[in-house]
Amino acid sequence: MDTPGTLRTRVGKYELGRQLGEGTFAKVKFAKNIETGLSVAIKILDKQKIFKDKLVDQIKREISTLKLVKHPNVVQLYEIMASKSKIYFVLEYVPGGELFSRIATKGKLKENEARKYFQQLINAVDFCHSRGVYHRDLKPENLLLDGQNNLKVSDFGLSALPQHLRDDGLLYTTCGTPNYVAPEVIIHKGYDGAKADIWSCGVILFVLMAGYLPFDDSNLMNLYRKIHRANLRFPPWFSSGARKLINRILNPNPKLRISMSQIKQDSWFKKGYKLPFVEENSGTLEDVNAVFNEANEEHLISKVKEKRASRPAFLNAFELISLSKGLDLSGLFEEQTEVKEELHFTSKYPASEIISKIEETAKPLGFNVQKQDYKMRLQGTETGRKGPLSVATEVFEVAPSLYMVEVRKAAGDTLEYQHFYQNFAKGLKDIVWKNDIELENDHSSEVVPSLLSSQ
Ligand code: ISQ
Repeated sequence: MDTPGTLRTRVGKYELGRQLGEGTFAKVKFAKNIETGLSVAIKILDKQKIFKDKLVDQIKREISTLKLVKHPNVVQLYEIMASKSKIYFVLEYVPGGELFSRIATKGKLKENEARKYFQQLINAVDFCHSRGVYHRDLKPENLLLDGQNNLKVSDFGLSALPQHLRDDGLLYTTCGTPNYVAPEVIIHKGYDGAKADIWSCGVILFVLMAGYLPFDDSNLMNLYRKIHRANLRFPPWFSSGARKLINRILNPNPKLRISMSQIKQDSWFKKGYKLPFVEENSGTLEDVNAVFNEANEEHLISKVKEKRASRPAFLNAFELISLSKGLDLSGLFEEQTEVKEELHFTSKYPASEIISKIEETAKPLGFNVQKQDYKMRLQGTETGRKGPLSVATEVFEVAPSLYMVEVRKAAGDTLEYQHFYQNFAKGLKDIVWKNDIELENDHSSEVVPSLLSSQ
């Protein structure tokens, strides 16, 4: 959102926006190309870590490969930039969120839908393998959905990075359980990247169709044992074709495990299969060479508007309309199924009171509170399923004496965030004028006309 008076960071020709994911070492931010208006996702990594771990050659090779291709099921890498301390991967922006959120809200998928996503996953993985790039960390959190409900796999090409560098909150695993990891990877034996990825695809297919993991245990040693035994129990709704294929994929012996070409010949897999259209990308490798061969490109990063905010940012009519589901045309084309990670309410209380009330409400819920101008960060103190929950809030002025508060998950588990929001909203009820649901249902809202007249 355009917020006069607040810091707006530019990286080259990209203006950085809201955070899409956050972890200890990496962040993914939404950004806009100021020349073309194209939306992108920028993954920001600590340069030193990459160089220190002597991974440059492998990363450079894999990234160069991906830079030159364009596959409908692989999140595209547009360009790479660097500052003194950071590397910026400019990626295709995938608006539909994680496939995982879909399962979290809707539960298991029907066999045909699961097969469609599995076919697209295999298309992506097979394609990258054919170019010598292995993922090594496939899991539902790496699977994003575009606006047409097509699968896009993220993080190919970053596979040489150690785990802690690849995590960004959205694609969580740090200290997580290795549910998707092949048994030979767990025991740290030299392994075949292709066979390890195939195993992960099998676990993903099982989860899509079952709604739960094939191997799970709260005790890590027991979980390892289950993965090594690969003793599968299928739910009754799995067809015999699906069982046969999953059994061949989840073979703990990588040598006996099915290969990519055998998967593509499997009769269950082939049903309704559509060949992907793959384009060679006209991109160059100049940026990749510059980042990995040179040190200092600090001039790429510029901060615009250094002024501190003395009042909340003003939300214009178009921005407000874009927040209102009732006026959002995308609903005409797609069913809205994802769990919301960004929620809003309006208040007629002064901005300073809203901020104090947010602080008062968040603290007893176990959150530490940081404030900067009209933005706040509520940092959970408990470790959740995807690490501690982190919530960002910002107060916007909508009209004189009317404020809109954006509450956004910055890190952590989406369902835990929803649960937090329910308690949070209860604590704020005295200052809330309209919440998200009322705003969405209220097409004739007083908010929009008063805003339009103020343009
Ligand atoms: C693209 N779009 C949305 C989110 C993303 C997260 C990680 C990598 C790429 C992404």
